[in-house]
Amino acid sequence: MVREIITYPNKLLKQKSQDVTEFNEALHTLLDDMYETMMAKNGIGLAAIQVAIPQNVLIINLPDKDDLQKKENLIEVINPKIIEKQGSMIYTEGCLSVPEYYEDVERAKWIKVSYYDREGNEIIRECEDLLAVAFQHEMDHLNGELFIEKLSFLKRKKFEKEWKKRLKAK
Ligand code: QAP
Ligand code: CO
Repeated sequence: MVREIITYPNKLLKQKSQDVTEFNEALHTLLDDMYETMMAKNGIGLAAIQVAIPQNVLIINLPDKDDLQKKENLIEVINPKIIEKQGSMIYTEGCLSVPEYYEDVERAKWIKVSYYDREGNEIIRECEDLLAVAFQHEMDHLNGELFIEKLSFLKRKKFEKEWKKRLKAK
């Protein structure tokens, strides 16, 4: 089932998510719904809080070399933790909760993360470049943070002005 994605400035997006304690059917349904929702909206990553569920759950599905998004490349991430990070890179980010706005954000270029899959198996993984950016962007959601909070003061002011105008027009 495709769920509704909440958008800025919905206050729920500021809420900190809680760890998953049971790897049960409700979790599997949430993950399946998140995948459907992300694909329906042309996303490459989605955190549970974006569908109003404050749990430490996120999914990432990057396109591969031929630019196709394959389900076999879907990464389901429960209760993630960054163990190590290195380097820095700038990437022009977007977010399904801040539609049609894109801006450069600086993040670590390489990270080592631990998390659980849907069955509760622990996974440790090293990520770089776009995958590292996606993990960091989605993990920020679990902490109640959006990428627009990483902008410079001036860029943030410009964003708020544009967003107000857009909300009025809708
Ligand atoms: C997070 O972002 C991300 O504004 C996922 O109109 C960001 O899927 C991962 C999207 C940067 C890696 C790098 C945004 C779709 C999708 C929009 C997304 C829009 C339609 C954003
Ligand atoms: Co986002």
